[in-house]
Amino acid sequence: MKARVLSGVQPSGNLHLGNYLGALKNWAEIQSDYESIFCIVDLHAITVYQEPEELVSKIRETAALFIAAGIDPEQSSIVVQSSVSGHAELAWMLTCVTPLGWLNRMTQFKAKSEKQDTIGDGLLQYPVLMAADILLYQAKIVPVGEDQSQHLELTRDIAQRFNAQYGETFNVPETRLPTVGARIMGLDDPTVKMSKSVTGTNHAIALLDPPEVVRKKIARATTDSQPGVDPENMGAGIANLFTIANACDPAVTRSVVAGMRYGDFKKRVAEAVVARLEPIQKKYKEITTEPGYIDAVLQRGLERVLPIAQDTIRTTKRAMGLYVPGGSV
Ligand code: AQP
Repeated sequence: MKARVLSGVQPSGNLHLGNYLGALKNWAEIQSDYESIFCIVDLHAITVYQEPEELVSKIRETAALFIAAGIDPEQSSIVVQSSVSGHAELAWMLTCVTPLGWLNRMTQFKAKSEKQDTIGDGLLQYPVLMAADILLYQAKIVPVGEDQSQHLELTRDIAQRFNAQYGETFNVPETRLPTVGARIMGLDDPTVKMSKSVTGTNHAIALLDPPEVVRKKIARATTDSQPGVDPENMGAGIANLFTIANACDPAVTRSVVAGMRYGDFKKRVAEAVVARLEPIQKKYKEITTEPGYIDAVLQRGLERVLPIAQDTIRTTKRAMGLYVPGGSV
């Protein structure tokens, strides 16, 4: 039997190159080696306010981008988190075994809460919901970008604490980071990670950005005051572009010579990104013009994963001494 893989993306804005290089590309590469479940984590997205009409369309857009980026819905299950009630149910049960101090230490909570006028409780509970996403399917491997490493550690801690209190119930998952592209930084500010929620026209390259927009954004990307590329001593902006090029097409980085002018270097980076995005955008167009296709994929994904989720909920309830309708099933 294949080991199970679980990962997700929030439909909280336009998916960007960081989401692709840090997560989706990796998922597509490993999907055939595992039983893979990829979630559109809409319950995570609502930890900060989302326009309802926009959110529902972003959920479908995100599903389409998963497939366009290489996730094969015949092989992998693509699921909307909120359509499986077990995510929220298990999150509550895990909340009850998670010490508050563990959540207060989460760096993403600190960073995101600084941007809010009022901090919703959901933002604090976010990592417990993420633990529930993973443990609900007893996933063995969780491929994520580096920003999620701390949340994965917390998931492991929660699983171990639960197992110690209530007996062996959950598999303790492993984090899988990509070798290149685990942390793509903003083009406008290479000291912060590329994020959907950061506003600014030159911050992120969206997966659906047309080629001319990609070229313009890369041409404007922050560099430093050196006259040309020095592979031995790169500033943060150039190092970020180097990582992007390497993850999109390693041949580009091999062609970079010391002293190459920034303008020439950026043109090569831009072409590597444009070439990488072109087939994704083509596939996206194809599948989004087929009526009902995305909803059918999501329905199929749901039907495949629901029995796994229901089984974990029953096991967890039994472990905790909660009532399981239907007796000892
Ligand atoms: N900049 C990044 N570099 C590499 N990987 C990244 N990921 C996100 N940003 C980068 C990875 O993409 C997956 C999905 O992320 P998410 O949507 O669940 O949430 P996030 O990490 O909070 O991503 P964003 O884009 O920054 O979203 P917002 O702004 O809405 O919070 C994860 O595997 C993540 O590691």
